[in-house]
Amino acid sequence: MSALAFAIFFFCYGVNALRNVAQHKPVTLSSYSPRWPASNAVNGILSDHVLTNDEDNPYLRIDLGKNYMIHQIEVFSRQSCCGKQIHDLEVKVGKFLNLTTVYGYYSGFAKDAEQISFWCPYSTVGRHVQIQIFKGVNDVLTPAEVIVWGK
Ligand SMILES: [Ca+2]
Repeated sequence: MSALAFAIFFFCYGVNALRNVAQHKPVTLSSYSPRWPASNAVNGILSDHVLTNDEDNPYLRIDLGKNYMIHQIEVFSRQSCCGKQIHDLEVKVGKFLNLTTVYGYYSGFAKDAEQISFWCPYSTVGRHVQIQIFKGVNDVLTPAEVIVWGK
């Protein structure tokens, strides 16, 4: 590869490449179930999931470790059953845990193995990402995976 080709490659795919900045980052749930740990949301495996207790407005938070330019957030429902446990989601992004802005809503019930995407405005920068069920009572939050595309 020539120096010019390398420079073009690096510019296009190195500096500017989006990647999943959430993978293997710390995850906090509003409540915990030992069999389905919070880390399952960011382990790259779609056949597992996390599980909260039955509660009102359960949430999942990811600490990305530093601020990233965030482009897109994807939430995957459980693959083989119970996809409808993912419903009525609100997505927040913020530089600080207590200063989050709502960037998207998903209304209704997901299907099994559904991929729900939220696109952030171009200038969205944040370290903390939260998804929360905003409607209903006695819900469990069970995403199979949450992917945050950023750089
Ligand atoms: Ca997973």
